[in-house]
Amino acid sequence: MEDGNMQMTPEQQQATDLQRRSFMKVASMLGSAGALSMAGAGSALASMVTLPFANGRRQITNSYPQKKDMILMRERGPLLETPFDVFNHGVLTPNDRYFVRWHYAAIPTHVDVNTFRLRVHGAVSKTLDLSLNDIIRNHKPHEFIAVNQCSGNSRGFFTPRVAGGEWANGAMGCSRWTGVPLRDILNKAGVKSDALQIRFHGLDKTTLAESPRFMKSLDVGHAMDGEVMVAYAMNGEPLPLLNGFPIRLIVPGWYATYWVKSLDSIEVLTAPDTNFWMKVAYTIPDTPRANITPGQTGFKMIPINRMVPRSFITNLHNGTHVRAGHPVEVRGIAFGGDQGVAKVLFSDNGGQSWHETRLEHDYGRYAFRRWHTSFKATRGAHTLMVKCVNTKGLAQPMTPNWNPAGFMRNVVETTRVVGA
Ligand SMILES: Nc1nc2c(c(=O)[nH]1)N[C@H]1C(S)=C(S)[C@@H](COP(=O)(O)O)O[C@H]1N2
Ligand SMILES: [Mo]
Repeated sequence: MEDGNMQMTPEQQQATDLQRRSFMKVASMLGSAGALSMAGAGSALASMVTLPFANGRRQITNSYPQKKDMILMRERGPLLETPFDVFNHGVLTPNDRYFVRWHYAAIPTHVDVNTFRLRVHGAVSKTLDLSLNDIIRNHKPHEFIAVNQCSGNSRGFFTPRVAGGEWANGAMGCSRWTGVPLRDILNKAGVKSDALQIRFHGLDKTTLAESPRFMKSLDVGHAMDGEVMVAYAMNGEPLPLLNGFPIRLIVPGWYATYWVKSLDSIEVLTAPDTNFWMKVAYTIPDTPRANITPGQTGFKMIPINRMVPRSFITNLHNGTHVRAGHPVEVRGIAFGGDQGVAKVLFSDNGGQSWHETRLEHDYGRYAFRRWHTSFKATRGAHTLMVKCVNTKGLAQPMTPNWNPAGFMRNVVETTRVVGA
């Protein structure tokens, strides 16, 4: 849309204002670049938390720019987990509590918004070098709320244990994303008819020369579906540097590995991408729920893709004491994976019987959905369970899946409380 003389509808005016504000905010980040240096994460006075699995002791850190009170899993490249109680406060995860995951230590520590360019190249009619001004001001803003979840979220609970970052359940977050449909950008460049996949990478570099650069690809049809987006705002603010400032890819319904941060290259490929991060890393057994038994062989590996439903109680924890003889309020969040939430079921007797919970406002099929219910506590132990069924009819399983990379955990969660 042009800023201009023509009469604008209130909607167009709103969109233009949003673009102007977004660009001003993104541009103003330049001034604060000095404040974004990566401090060391250690601090003698740090508080500690213990996640509920072996080796679960972690520091709470405040040492990262634009972040506060995060669970520190690795200092460089940073792995910061969202403390779970954050999810009890609403559908949107605040930017300063949003989890962080980088593979390599050589991450962007500041970005010059005036010289930054996004290159669109490969099998296109015209190579583009887009400035932030081109991206934000010359396209109609597109917005939706979506969950970004690491493939290895909850890996720390895998039994037998597997190699890789031992996250509890906080390697996920839900935000309102504003940006430009990837399709609009690709159409400007003109995708050639023999294109097969679109490959993305960001400003981060490998630490060792021989390491493979972090790159991810989507099939052309998926990349052009009008939903996949190049986002420049998260909850109405510029993206935090650690979450991909100034722009990142949003692939709603798909695992976070595809949500390439600090995106600076979009490359149209005419052959399937066989780079390490597509062909070796982030692959799953091509079996139901990516589930195998330890030691099993003879299955095909495929790139990880769509998310599956999950749900969590957020206001009660293992060991919480509840009042016996009274109705106990239970609330939490659910998401359908690549679909909306159809229902969330609750059990206060370890899964023997279930009842439907009340779903709260629907923020869209890719968003967290809040739910609440209650149960009458008696004296003694109660095994609470919560199960999401998505709009495709897919339900969370009662037994955990297992695979050697620790991906796609979505078993029905259990919370043990005590009536007293
Ligand atoms: N450029 C770049 N993008 C990346 C990664 C990365 O290492 N480099 N990691 C991916 C993975 S595996 C995850 S889980 C998400 C994490 O997104 P967040 O740090 O904003 O939470 O970023 C994805 N995008
Ligand atoms: Mo990830």
